[in-house]
Amino acid sequence: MNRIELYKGDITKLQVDAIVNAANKTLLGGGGVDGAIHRAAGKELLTECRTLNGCETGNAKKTQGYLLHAAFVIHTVGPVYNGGKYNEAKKLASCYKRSLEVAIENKLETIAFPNISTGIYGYPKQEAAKIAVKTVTDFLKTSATIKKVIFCVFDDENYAIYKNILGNDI
Ligand code: AR6
Repeated sequence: MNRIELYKGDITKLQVDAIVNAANKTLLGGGGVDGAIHRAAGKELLTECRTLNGCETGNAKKTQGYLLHAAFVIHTVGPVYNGGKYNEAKKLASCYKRSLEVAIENKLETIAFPNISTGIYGYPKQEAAKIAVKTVTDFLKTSATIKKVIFCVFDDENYAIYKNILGNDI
């Protein structure tokens, strides 16, 4: 059974165990998908986020999902793209890996990822997608706990890129 899916649309609408948030180090909200998730989850999300003491780039922390359809939000912090010589690729891969590890620690089986770092943080979309797919695919080979991973794309460009990389696998 293929455990990877591609979905185009708003991640806040998805009914999964956890959606991943492309947050910043403060975990106190922002624009892009982070803003959308906080708006949809309601203000209790921010209250819980304030207790987490932020998050390092490449790491991930979990909260409840509050008014979201998803039971949990896994907040991760992608790298700001700065030309590619500052370990951006390694940090981006770590976001996907750590989010999946947090999911497993909490016995979560279905998880949806946005295209971390490819908006405000400026990561080139093609490169980011390759890293996302490879990291998730490699991880799934090592763990049967996760039943479904959804790559949630929001724009046509990312949709075309993911469709091309995932090919007939989806
Ligand atoms: N559902 C799914 N994907 C979305 C949604 C949505 N509702 N809205 C935007 N995207 P970005 P980053 C896509 O900028 O680059 C925030 O201010 C968007 O099209 O949200 O990691 C944080 O607080 C893009 O493909 O996140 C940080 O400061 C992808 O989500 C900073 O932005 C990521 O774009 C993080 O920047």
